[in-house]
Amino acid sequence: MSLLPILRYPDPRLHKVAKPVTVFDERLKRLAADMAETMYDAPGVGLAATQVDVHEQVIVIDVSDAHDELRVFVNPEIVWASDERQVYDEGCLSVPGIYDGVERPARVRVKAKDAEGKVFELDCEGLLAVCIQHEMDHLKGKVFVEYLSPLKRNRIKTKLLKEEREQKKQQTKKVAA
Ligand code: K2U
Ligand code: ZN
Repeated sequence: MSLLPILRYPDPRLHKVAKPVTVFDERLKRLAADMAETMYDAPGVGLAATQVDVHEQVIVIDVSDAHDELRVFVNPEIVWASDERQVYDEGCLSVPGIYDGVERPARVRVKAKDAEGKVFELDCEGLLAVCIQHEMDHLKGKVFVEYLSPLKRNRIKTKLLKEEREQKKQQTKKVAA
């Protein structure tokens, strides 16, 4: 298995819309395994294929305390959402160091396929409900900062672009040394 590079906001590739998976083969299983390894290494509790520059509808999630309950969602769709909503302080592996409140339905029912192509439905609440909605946004090319005010979003964009420039400068110095 391999660690995959995670795209950082405001990379335009984060806004590509993922295509449905049509072939359930070893390549898909390898992608899910590499995404899971990348998620656990980050560390995170979810990761969408969009974040690793693969524009197919694949999500991995593990919200268990022991990090031993990996779930793979292929071509996921929300088939029911509660009227009740909750605000959660979200973060994102593509927007490092930024956390802010996002309001979403508190409970959702998700229909998806597993890596073998078997259809399943899952009732989600709590962190799992937040995470699956956050990841499914990624598959639609949406990053959670888009729920924030333009002022906050622009400040985040400026901060991350500055950090990226600094990192590139440091890397250049290392190579030159
Ligand atoms: O999409 C991602 O970058 C993965 C997120 C998933 C997530 C976002 C918001 C709320 C819950 C999960 C990362 O796991 S962010 C890191 C994190 C870790 C534990 C709990 C919340 C966020
Ligand atoms: Zn994210």
